[in-house]
Amino acid sequence: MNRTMIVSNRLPLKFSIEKNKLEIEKSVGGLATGLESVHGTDSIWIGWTGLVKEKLNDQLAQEVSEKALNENCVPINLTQWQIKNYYFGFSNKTIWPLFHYFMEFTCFEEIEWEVYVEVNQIFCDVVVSNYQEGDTIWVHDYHLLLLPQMVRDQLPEASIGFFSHIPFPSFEIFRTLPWREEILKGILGADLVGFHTYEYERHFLSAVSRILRHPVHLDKVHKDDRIIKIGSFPMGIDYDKFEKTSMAHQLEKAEDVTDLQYELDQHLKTSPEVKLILSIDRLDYTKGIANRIRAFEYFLDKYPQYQEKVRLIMLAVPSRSNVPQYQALKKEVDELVGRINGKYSSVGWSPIWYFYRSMPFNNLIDLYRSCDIAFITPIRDGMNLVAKEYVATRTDQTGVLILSEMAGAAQEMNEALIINPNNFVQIADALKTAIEMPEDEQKVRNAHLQQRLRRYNVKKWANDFMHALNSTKGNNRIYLAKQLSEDILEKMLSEYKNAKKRILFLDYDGTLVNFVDNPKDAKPGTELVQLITQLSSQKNTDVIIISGRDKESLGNWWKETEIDLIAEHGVWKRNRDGKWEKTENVKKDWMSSIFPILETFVDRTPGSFIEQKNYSLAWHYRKADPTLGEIRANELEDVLKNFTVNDSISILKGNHVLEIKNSGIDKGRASSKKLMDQDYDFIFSIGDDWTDEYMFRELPESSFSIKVGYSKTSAKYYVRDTSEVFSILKKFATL
Ligand code: ADQ
Repeated sequence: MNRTMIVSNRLPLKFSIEKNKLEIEKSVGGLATGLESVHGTDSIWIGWTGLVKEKLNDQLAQEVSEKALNENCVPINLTQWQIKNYYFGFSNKTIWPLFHYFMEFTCFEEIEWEVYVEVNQIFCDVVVSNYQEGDTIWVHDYHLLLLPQMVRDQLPEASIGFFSHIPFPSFEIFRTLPWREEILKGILGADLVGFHTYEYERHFLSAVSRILRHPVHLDKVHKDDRIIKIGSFPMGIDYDKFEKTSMAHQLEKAEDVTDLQYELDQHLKTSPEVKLILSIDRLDYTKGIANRIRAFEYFLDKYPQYQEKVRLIMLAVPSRSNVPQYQALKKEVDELVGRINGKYSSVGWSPIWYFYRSMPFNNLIDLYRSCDIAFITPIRDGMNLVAKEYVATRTDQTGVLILSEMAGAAQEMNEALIINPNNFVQIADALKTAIEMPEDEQKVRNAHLQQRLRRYNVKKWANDFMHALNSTKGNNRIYLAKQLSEDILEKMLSEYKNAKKRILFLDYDGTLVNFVDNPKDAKPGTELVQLITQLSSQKNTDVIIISGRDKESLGNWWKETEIDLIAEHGVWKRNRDGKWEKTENVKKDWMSSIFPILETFVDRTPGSFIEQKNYSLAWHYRKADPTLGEIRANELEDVLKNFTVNDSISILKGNHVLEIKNSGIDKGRASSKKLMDQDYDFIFSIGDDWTDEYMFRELPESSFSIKVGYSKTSAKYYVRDTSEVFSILKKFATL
């Protein structure tokens, strides 16, 4: 049976040990509820228990496993050291601040990184040992960024999704991370990568393209032979649960209400004119709590008529209190609340009620229901579910939401009063607008918001993600020629051995040697020269290096080797005797008018340069910014089209290069001409580039054509890289 395997830092269960007795309770968090629809009897959830390994004896550990299994969960127990470095360290002192643009709080500690890798590997081992063929694996959040690729390495065919609950920062921020390549590669092990908003998706794609230099096509990344889909899936809430609980509270008899609701009702009775403003968050610097208090102070100063007419109820839930910045924030908030209450309080009124604790779900609903305004002003927030929960509980459709534009939720909640959390003037005015907003307007705004939240709830979010992940199955491989399998290789070697006359067409850059930044540095190594010499000294074997390169470079590098060379796509030919011969009647008068155009593109595209050959010009942009490079290449192609209409020149778009050359001259024509010299019964061609496609198409059906790398091709087979090319040629050489 196909199951779903959910993997997150924490299990949706709360474990505690009281007097050597294990207590277990189900979590009611958004993620746990959202995944209820995918976490059924035929699925498992893998995560940390929240317990420290040192506190577990064998019997307790066994009990943890059994109790977790009853809930379809597989527990991971971590040591104190691992939690310190992986959770409080790398996850919460590196990734969390960096991804929320808090550079000043970001630590780069080698040891924390090492333990992060170690713990991701522990998760991987548990995933792999529980995996059954056909399972779908869904990995969550920033604690497990390396896990998708770790699992992919061991289970290449598994269907893996990854969802990030936090923002993905812009490239300029992300690039500061010393382990940026590893992190991107880790995430790209997934078939589908999801974010809350398109902005985060865009930043991720930009980092992939700039740092890993993988081709990005709209929302897809091409990595080797795989296609990875990137998408945005804004997480919703369990709307029904909030709406129903809120309605139930409304119908409660006075004697049944919670103590908190009783206090709130008393307050509303005695001071009906006082508007209640609510803020709820984990105590986290990203949530903008200190700034919010200062903005509230600014409001009370700017609009003193509202003193004694408003009250800010602040609920801050303790969080990550082991991390120094959180301790400092706690102190700062305590001081701010104290100072402002001291400054404005009167006998019957204090401006802020501050709670620093977690509250049961029912109290949360009481607060949402009783407060006129929700005041949610994070500096950065992946989504922010509190804003959505507030709106869902407003069953009479009154209430005003003030929301920071820096929360992912702001993208979908246009009807809220959207503010910049650093703009105190704007915040003060938004508070005034909220206080004075007529009820009719509140209802119109909330009606729209509720309609959307009801529809795009957390179950829809989870189902949409799973649906998108399922539809990547079968579509996540690049359209390819066949991989050169062992069988085909055997067949090829046997035909090679038995042939009377063989010919090998070998492209140079990207096939015999890897790409280098400067084309002039691509000289062949001794091993390669020896191999080619060995091949060409075999009886009845013609080895031809066929390249777009100029004849000088090729001629110099292969001066001592008795092989044929074809340079500049076929304009020049050098036979074994070492003499160059011009085989095409080509013009070069067009070059003087094209060269200055290319120069303007070099000026405007840092990192690009011109390579001048005898009969062609190449504009290389391998080292340019990838996005700018592509834009400029398209622009240049357009500009040059004006010239190609009347002139007999054409443009070849290669691997990060545009080459302008005489029309009708290409490797296809050059290789076909060569075949006329003799009767070959073994024809082999290999290349990595667009320009080699001419050759693959022109050579006879019986030939072996091989593409190096994963992109669309007319070749029959493909191999991964230059090292595979080398190993095939070596096999030929020993026959
Ligand atoms: P958080 O940073 O934790 O989540 P948020 O989205 O607001 O932020 O979720 C908080 C949740 O905790 C809400 O469901 C809320 O009801 C609950 N909660 C708050 N105070 C509580 C209290 N006192 N007692 C009990 N429960 C309380 C991260 C990202 C967010 C992203 C979510 C989901 O930082 O940006 O929205 O994941 O992807």
